[in-house]
Amino acid sequence: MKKHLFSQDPEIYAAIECEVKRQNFGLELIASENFVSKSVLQAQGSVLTNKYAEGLPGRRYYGGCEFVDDVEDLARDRAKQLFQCDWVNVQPHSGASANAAVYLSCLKPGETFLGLDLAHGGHLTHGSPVNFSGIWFRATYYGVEKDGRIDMNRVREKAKATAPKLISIGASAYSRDFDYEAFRSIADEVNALLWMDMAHPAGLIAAKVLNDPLPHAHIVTTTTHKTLRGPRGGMLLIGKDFQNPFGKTAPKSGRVRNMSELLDSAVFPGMQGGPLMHVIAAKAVAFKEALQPEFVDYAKQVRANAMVMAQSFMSRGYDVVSGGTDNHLVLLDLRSKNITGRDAERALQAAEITVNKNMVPFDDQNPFVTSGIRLGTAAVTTRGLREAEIEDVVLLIDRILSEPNNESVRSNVKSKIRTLCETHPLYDFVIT
Ligand code: DSN
Repeated sequence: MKKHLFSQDPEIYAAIECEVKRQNFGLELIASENFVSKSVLQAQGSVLTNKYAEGLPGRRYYGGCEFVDDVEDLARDRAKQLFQCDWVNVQPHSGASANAAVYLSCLKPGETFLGLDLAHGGHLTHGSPVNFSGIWFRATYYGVEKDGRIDMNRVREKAKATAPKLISIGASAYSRDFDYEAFRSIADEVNALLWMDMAHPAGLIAAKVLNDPLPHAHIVTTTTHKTLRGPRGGMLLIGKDFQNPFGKTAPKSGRVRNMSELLDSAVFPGMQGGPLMHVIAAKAVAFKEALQPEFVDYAKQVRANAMVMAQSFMSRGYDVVSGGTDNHLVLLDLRSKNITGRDAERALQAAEITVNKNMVPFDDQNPFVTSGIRLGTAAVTTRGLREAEIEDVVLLIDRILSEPNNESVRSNVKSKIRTLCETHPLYDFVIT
């Protein structure tokens, strides 16, 4: 029991140590990643992992839940305060699980919903044909226009033509803010429920740096690990609770259940078994951090850094999809630079800069090759980079992409990235 991981399982310890080094000394520009605090890591690494707690606080199927009840109550209260909403469920293991609970509550197999096309920046769980959401339901899509932006008139036309029961907003590669009011008016026109998956911008929404979907969307889902800077996980939220429109009733009383009750039971027992109480504790810690005034400063800096990044790329002749960004994300269309997303990702990785290849709207390459790369500023902002350093980073990326096979350029850039990371230290431990 007393043994340290280092001596008990040296292989796993070594892999963790290598990953700590990779995170410490490489530049993390994957838009969906971030670096959590030591407190978040400690909560997630705690003995709470041992506890089964199916059910909700005060209504569990197991004994011994008094302390994990406190943890989950704190997580829920803090999330409600952070997003100023009536109801949350902090149990989804991931954003995909949270989204699955929405489908389970709102649609029957074969029913129609409308979401942003994956090829135009949408998410796998918003109706991709290879995901359960596209396999079990009739997925229809809206897209972006040639300018890289969503046109609400086109969304309205699509909604009228397809008569969806559910409309989703949210994306994994869309750098513009959403007009939630316009989406809601379309949803009301076609009698659909409106669902926002705010996984990417959740931290910026919490900090009020972006428009708030909660007053407009019937249901909101998120991950907790991207701009929100918590542990990997998911969450469901409702701004103002309401009676479910499907007339689903409570078994004994016959009372029409609220939407929150449908979603609670869709998570458990509908989708999941025992919640991960150690992750819920880590979520609670992250929510407390996000409630501090410093988090607002952080979110503003994430956005300012992304804007400078987009501008710097454009001034170097790069094609930034939509001509800029409103959030933490920059999508580069590399077709005019004669390099594919795959080759760009590989060349940058060799210089310790981590990005992901990404489809761009109207792409002519397949998803394994792609014409673009997606970059984000959430992680580098956590480690303290500001506008001036972001401009330096863009210069270094440009040097690599201009000469992807030049070894001397690569080693020069790599050493500059190492210096930049050393002057913005991250983790000073291997395990907490
Ligand atoms: N795969 C995540 C992303 O990178 O955006 C979304 O789930």
